[in-house]
Amino acid sequence: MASLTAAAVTIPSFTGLKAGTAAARASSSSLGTGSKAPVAMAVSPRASLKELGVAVAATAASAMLASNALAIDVLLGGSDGSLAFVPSDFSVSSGEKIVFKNNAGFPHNVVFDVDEIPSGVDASAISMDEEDLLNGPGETYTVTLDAKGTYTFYCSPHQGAGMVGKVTVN
Ligand SMILES: [Cu+2]
Repeated sequence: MASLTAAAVTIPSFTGLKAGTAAARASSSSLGTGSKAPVAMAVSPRASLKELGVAVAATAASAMLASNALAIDVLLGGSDGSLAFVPSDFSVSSGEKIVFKNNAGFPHNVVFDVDEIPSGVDASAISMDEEDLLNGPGETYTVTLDAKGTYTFYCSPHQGAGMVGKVTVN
């Protein structure tokens, strides 16, 4: 009886440990942190799980940054009928794509204010022509801003109605 009890105690704790390691391996490989995981594994199952948690959190954070770095969408005209950029005040990273998309109340356009952009930036190079308009639903205008600072822009047909926006490039 004594040996049976010992076996009953030993096996669960051993398999539990193995299961933890296997789970750590599985999650590390599925998340592509393979380069960090083997180092963590060498320490101890407990420590590796802890470090893996940090690695996974870091991976998730960098994945979010990476997806943010791809593009930000700004709607031209609110779905509630408002003549506005949605969002009208936002931040992007230098070099991030800003995609202005016709949503409602068009025609719209996107013109950067010559006097309210970082010095040295050519407003005409980043703006649509004042007379150029996005007429159809879903039409887009994409711009990438490299110089850090604050830029103000407007929609020339609706500037008087308050269709203005501000973007900060970090
Ligand atoms: Cu407009």
